[in-house]
Amino acid sequence: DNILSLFPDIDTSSEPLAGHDEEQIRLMDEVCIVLDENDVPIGTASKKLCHLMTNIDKGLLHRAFSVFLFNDKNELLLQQRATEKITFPDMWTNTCCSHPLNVSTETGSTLEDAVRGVKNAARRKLEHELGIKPEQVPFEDFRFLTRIHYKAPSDGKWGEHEIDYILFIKANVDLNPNPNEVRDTQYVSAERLKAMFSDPSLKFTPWFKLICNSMLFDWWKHLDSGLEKYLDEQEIRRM
Ligand code: DMA
Ligand code: MN
Repeated sequence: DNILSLFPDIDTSSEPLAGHDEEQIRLMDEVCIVLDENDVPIGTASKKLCHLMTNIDKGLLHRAFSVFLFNDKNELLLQQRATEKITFPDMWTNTCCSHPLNVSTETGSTLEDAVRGVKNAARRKLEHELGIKPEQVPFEDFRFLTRIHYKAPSDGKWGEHEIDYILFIKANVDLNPNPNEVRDTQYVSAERLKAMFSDPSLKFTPWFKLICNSMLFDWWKHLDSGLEKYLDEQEIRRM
């Protein structure tokens, strides 16, 4: 974690991981890209440090991506996060979310390079979480829409503070979900998703709700024609 020089009083104790799933604890060692408010990379820090609310409250911000995958009927693939997840367990959310890591294929300072990086990371995580073979989600088929800067607490100790790259892809895929990551999956129409929001037994992630309550249904309507005007937005949306 080279971030200690920028954030000297950061919380680096391992205590908050106690009692969590071993594989999910191991994944907390992944190295995320730390950003300033304009999405300029300023360092790196572990996934664990990036998701502790004590550090987020000091301004620690990292890069992320959210994939929305649609089938040929224009239904959106949702996932329910596994109970083992340390942040936002058991919640329903968009197809796949994660972080580009500090490796050459996933980093980038210009917007163009950063978009390339998150598309590479998306193909890696679609396979890890949902068992989708990278051949079924070709790099060129991903479309970058915009970036969303948001902050959301999970359970008090843990939370998110990200600049989140929104990626769409239309692909018919074979699923083989990883039970340590994904509890359930479901394809939904826009109407079905809206109906799910009024079922009090279903919980949704905060970033998915933010995207649903702002742009998602507009984007979705234009999936097959007119999406161009929404692509490659330069401005970061602050939510
Ligand atoms: C983090 O997702 C990314 C966003 C946009 C919230 P996550 O908690 O599912 O990350 P990971 O799958 O790497 O645990
Ligand atoms: Mn995150």
